[in-house]
Amino acid sequence: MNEKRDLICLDGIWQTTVHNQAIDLAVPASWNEQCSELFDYFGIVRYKKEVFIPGTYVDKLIWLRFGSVATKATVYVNGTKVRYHEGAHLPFECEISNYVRLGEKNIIEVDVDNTLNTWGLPPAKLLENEGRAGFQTSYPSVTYDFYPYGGIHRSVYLYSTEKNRIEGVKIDTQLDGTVRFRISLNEKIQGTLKATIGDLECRIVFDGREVEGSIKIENPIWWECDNPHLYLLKISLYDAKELLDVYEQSFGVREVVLSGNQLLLNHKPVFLKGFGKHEDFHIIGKGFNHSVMVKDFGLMKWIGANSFRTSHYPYDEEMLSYADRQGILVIGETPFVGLNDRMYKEDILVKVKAGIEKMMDRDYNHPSVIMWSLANEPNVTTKEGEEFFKTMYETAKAKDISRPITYVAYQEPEYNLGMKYFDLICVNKYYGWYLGPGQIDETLEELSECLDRFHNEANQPVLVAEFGADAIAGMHYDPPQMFTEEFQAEIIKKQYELMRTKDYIIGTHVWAFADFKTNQTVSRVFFNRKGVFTRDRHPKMAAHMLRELWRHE
Ligand code: GCB
Repeated sequence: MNEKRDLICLDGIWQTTVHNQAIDLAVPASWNEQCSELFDYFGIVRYKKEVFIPGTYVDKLIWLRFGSVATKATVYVNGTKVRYHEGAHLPFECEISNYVRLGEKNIIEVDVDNTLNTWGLPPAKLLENEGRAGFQTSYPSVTYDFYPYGGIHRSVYLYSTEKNRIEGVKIDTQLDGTVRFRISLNEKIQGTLKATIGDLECRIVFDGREVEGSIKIENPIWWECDNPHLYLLKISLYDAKELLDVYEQSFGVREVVLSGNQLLLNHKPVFLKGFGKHEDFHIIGKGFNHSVMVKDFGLMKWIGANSFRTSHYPYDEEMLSYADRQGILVIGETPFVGLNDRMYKEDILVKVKAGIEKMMDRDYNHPSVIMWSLANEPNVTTKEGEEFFKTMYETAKAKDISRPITYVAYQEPEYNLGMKYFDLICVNKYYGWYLGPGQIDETLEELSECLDRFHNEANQPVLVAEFGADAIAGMHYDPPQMFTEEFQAEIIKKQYELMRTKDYIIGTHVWAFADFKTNQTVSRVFFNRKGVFTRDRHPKMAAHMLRELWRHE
C-alpha cells in the first residue's frame, strides 16, 4: 500500500456452501480440520465474501490476488466468472475493474476444488501399482507423504493500481555494492523512472516497457546470517505529466557461489544445517499463520539451524520475507514432488516450465533464497525423463544464473538420469529406517558408500536433504528401538557425524522440522513422526541433542 496503490485484505470468515449446506470457514486455512464433516472431502466448496469497494477507486484498475488456493479455483465477481486457475502454492491474480460496483458492496465467490488428479502437479491419486512400498494402500491415495488439504491457504487481497503501472522488479547485486535493477511495465510508455536507495538516487528517461538501471552503494553492508542487512529500493514511475506508480522492494547485497565442493556465501564457506519442513499445523492445516511462523523461526534459532528447504512446494512469501530478516537460508522448492516416468510428456513440461518460472519470478529478490530445488524424489529412468530434466534445468538457469540449481533424489544414481545436468545433487536417505530398519550402526557403512556413489557418479557436491526416523513423543526404551525418542536422537547424531567427515557434503537437513499430517496408511500413526518437534512445536530428545551438537560447532 502506498500513495499510488490501495489494499484491502479479505482474510477472515467466508461463507461457504457444500452440498447445499452452509458452513463458515476461515481464510487463510484448509477446510479439513476446521470442520469434521469436511475432513476427507474431495470436491468443490463455494466460498463467498462481501466486500465494500470505495468510490475513490474510480479510474483505477482493481485486482484480486490469491496467495494459494488448493488446488483449482474458479473466481466470480458479482456473479460473473473472471478467472480459472490450477495449482496450489503459487499466487494468481485477476483484474476485475469491469465487474465491480464502486461505492457499494460486491460479492466475491470462489469455487475451490481439491479433487485429486492423477495427472495434476503434483500427481495426486495413484494409478494402479504406483507408489512407494508401504504407501500403496493409503487413504486418500496420493503419490506423496503429506495430507492433500483443500481450501484458500493464503491471504486474499483486493488492491488498486493506476492503469500504467510497474509489473515486475528484479534486483541483482554484487559485493562491491553495485545494484542492478530491471523494471517491467504493463505497456510501452515514454517516461522517467526514479530509483532511490536511501539517499542514493538515479533517474532514467526512457521509451519502452522494460527499464534497466543501476546504483552503486559505497561500502555496502553485506547480507549475512548473523547480520541480515536489508536495503530498500524505491521505484517511482512518471510520464510527462505526473507520478503514475510507486513500488518498494527490499533486497540484500550478497553472493552465493558453488566453488568445488564448497558453498560460499560472500566468499565464506557455509555448511547448511537445518530441516525439511512443511506448511502444516493443527486446525489450520496448510493455511498460513504468522504466529506459527514466528514460533518456527524462534525454534530454528534456538536449535542452531541456519537453513531450511521449502519441501515440497513454494511456501508463503511471508516466510521468505521473514527469512530475509532473520538471516535464515532457504532452498526454494517447486511443487513438483513425485514426478515419475509416466509424466514426461510435452503438455506436462509446458506446465512444469511455467511453474518454475512463476516461483522464480515471485521469489527472485529474496536474499534468503540461496538455491532452487526443481523437484523432490522423481523417478528418471528413461531418455524422455532425462530430456525433461535437462529442459527443467535450462529453464531455471535462463531465469537465474545467480543461484545453484538442484533437485532432490531418493533412488540410486541409475534411477536419476537427470542429475548430471544440475549444479549439485540433494539426496534423501533413510538407512536404519526404511533401509535396514532398527540397525543404526550396521547401516552406517552402507550410508557412507551410498553418499560416495552419488558424489562420484554426478561429480558434484552433495546436500543431504533428508535423513531421520519417526519418534512418538513420550515413547522411550533402552536400548533404543524404532519409534522411540532415543532411537531418533541416536540415528540423527550418528549419521550426522558420519556426513560431517565427507568434504563433498555442503549441508545436511534433518527430516523433518515438526511432525505433520499425512494420509492414513499402516506406516503412519496419524502423523509422519519424523519431526524433531511435535506438531504443536514441543522438542523431542532429538531437538535437544541437535541443539547441543549445532551450538557447539
Ligand atoms: C521422503 C520424502 C518425504 C517423506 C519422507 C518420509 O523421502 O521426501 O516427503 O515424508 O521421505 O518420512 O518417508
